[in-house]
Amino acid sequence: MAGEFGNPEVVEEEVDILIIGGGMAACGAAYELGPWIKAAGGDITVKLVDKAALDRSGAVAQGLSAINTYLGENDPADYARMVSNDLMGITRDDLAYDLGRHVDDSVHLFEEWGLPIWKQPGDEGKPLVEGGKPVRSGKWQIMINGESYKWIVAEAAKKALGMENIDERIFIVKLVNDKNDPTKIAGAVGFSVREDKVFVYKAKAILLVAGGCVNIFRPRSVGEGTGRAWYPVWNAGSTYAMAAEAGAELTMMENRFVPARFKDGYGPVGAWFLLFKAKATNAFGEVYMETNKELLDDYPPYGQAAVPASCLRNHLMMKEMREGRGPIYMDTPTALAKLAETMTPKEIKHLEAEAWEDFLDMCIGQAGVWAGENIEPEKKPSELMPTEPYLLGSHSGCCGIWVSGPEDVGAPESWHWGYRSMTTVNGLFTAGDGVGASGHKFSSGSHAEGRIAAKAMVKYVMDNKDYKPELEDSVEDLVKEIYKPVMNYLEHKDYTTAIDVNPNYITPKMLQFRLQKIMDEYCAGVATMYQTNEHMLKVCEEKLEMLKEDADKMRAKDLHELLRAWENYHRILTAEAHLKHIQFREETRYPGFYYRMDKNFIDEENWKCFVNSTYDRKTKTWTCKKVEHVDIVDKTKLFK
Ligand code: SFD
Ligand code: AMP
Repeated sequence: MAGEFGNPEVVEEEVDILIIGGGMAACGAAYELGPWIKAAGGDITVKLVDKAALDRSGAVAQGLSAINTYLGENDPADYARMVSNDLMGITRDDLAYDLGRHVDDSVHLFEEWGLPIWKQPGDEGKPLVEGGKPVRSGKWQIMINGESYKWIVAEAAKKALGMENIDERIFIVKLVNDKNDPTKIAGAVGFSVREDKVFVYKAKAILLVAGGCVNIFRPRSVGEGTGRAWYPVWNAGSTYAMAAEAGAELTMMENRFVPARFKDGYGPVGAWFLLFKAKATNAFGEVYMETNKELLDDYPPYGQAAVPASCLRNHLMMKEMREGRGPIYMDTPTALAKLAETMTPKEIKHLEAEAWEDFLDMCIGQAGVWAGENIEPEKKPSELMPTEPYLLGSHSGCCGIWVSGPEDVGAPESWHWGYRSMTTVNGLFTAGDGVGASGHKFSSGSHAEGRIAAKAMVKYVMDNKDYKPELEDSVEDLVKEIYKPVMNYLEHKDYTTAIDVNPNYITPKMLQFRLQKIMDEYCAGVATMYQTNEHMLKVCEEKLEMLKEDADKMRAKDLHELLRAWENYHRILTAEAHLKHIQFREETRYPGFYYRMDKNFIDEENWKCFVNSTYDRKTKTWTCKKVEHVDIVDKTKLFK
């Protein structure tokens, strides 16, 4: 009977616009669509599908203590300059500039919806739009009381779209191209993680905003710490993998982000460095950003910027670790003592509370580490550690999908093709972590990008009113494909008495361990202190091929494992893209994020370019190419 494990009920639905994901970008789109649909005559249907529940899904689930992109008095061109500098010169100024000029509006909405934003003394209670001055931790960042940040943003999205147009707890497995025109998107398929149901959506336009990719590298926390990671573990590379399979061009997939974080709890460092003015030291109290300063001269021009790029800051830290002068510490006592010099005891108590709140708002686990290890930050410094690598396009990284940019900022013609935020597949749009070659959008910027994409999608749908999407694959074949791990299990489960030991299938958990081990040991993970070379990458490639063979035999003993199995498929394809790009780029563009030891230098002459790739799902092969980079915003201002 349909609806039983192994025999799912099939639900088919057709809408004009499908949003895949329920995070910041999706919520931005959900909010923005309404007015544009109304302006277009009101006859456009929308569905939003999230693998989790909107209130707490995505990277902002735990809340945040800062909004990292709020321009305020700053110039969008300066913002584009900062983004470029932090990502070693290879970003799309058109995308960054466009975001810079739009992002503040999203922050104003957050405040209107109830998000408490810290204000400077005298301006308490005065909204930003009325000139209230925020407490800035850095030039671009503002402090918030943000434990319920996602809840607030989700509420507005739900109200705007209506719960009847939102399907929660449905994991989208793949996109489907159009039967008559494979350059067009026609739909997407997924399954419920709670009931035996497969969902088949047809749509004219799709916004693919399923976040970045976590857990392709062996994390530092294993065993009892398994599942602890910095970025959200439920960002499983779905955005990159599904876009690639649909034929969309990816960009800068060699890029990764290795955040320096408070050790074991992954607590954020931004507020400590920028707001509390703390310094990081080696075990001997030496400030490595000063003692290792000369290393920056190896990487002109970026090393000479007033604020060295995130990867270069890591690079200076890693020298200390490699040469045995670890652990690395955040010197919290000195920073707090310095700030306290001019404070009353009451103000000092408030300051200490803020230090705890920075973690409690966005990374409770780190507060747990402090409590569990008897760390009083005003008395004892805390260890810092570079984490395992993460793939993302919205934080301090820039991997993602190649999208059409704005037309009015002087970008090359080839950087825009009609609809803002559309990928190279017609009708497929993305935002947030999905957009490559930009970065530093963070929560507010991802929301703003979702809104930008929403407007363009309405235009696309109106321009393609007569388009009737037809799926390239039959519904029967799609259902079979989605439930394959379940069938692997049902067919072979009685062969052995121990459910996890079976020569005919592999559990998703075991497969994930294998993927992480391969990437960690050969593709510049923590095991080799982020180092690799051409030969190690070749081994990685071979091992991934074998892993893919075994991935076909993944089992799903229940719906939860089916979710895990499909997350793994997405992770493997994303990992493969990362590997192919690192192989292709014959230089070390991001020292401190990864080192190709056989090409351990930046080669501005040959590699100051984007690397874009496409995946052919029929032949299962990748093709990488160089794409010319152009500066639209003058970068000389960055250097002293
Ligand atoms: O401290 C599927 N971020 C920070 N941003 C800030 O503005 N300030 C900060 O303080 C930030 N910091 C920070 C941040 C994130 C995290 C995890 C920590 C600290 C610990 C970054 C932002 O959060 C981030 O840039 C945005 O959230 C990105 O937005 P978006 O929309 O691209 O991704 P998402 O929010 O993760 O949402 C993804 C959604 O997709 C769903 N999903 N749905 C259906 N089918 C599938 N196959 C799916 N796969 C995923 C998810 O459920 C989710 O809804 S700090 O470090 O600097
Ligand atoms: P993080 O907590 O590391 O994610 O950082 C939050 C914000 O602060 C991001 O915009 C970072 O780029 C920025 N940031 C963190 N550390 C530094 C630093 N040492 N110098 C300049 N900017 C930083």
